[in-house]
Amino acid sequence: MSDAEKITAFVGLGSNLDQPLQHIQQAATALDQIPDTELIALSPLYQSSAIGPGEQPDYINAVAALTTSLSAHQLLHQLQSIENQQGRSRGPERWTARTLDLDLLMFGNDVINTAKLTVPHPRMTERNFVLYPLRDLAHRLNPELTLPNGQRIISLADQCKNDGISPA
Ligand code: A4P
Ligand code: MG
Repeated sequence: MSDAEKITAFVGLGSNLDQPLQHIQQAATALDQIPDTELIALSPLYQSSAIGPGEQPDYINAVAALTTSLSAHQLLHQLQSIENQQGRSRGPERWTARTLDLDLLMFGNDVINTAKLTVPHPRMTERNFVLYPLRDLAHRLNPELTLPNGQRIISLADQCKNDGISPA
């Protein structure tokens, strides 16, 4: 597949266990090693208060921009194997502390609703720890970056409150 046929995808990175900064850096390297995929840019890192049950350490969050000729489901599979390689454990409870979470935020202009994959990520428009690093990438790569429903990323981030987030 030529470069012209590659899709630009955005992946959210989060970690709040066992040296989160190192997990994020290691994951960025692993993203660049996915077959038929290149890491174009990694956003600045942010520290954010955990959304989830109980007392949890703060997260380190970032967003990566990739180009890929994989399908969205193939890319999700690769993201899950990187999570597993970095010691991710999965229990029945949602939003518990984790060494690494990789969410597929956007996949070109695609809208995907399958049992395994919802794109754009359904909670991304309400989360400053997603929108702020994504805005940083939009400023660098494409200020007109827009969700399939027409919402502009920079505008969404500008409207999103800065509760609990700071540069890492
Ligand atoms: N799945 C569906 N769509 C997607 C997608 N777009 N990207 C499915 C990735 N996965 C997707 O995910 C559960 C299932 O979601 C997967 O099997 C996949 O098929 P998971 O990573 O195993 O579980 P999870 O992350 O605990 O659940 P969930 O609901 O995806 O949580 P979120 O929304 O990812 O939230 N607080 C701060 N400050 N920073 C964070 O990064 N992250 C979370 C996780 C909670 N609180 C946080 C943060
Ligand atoms: Mg997740």
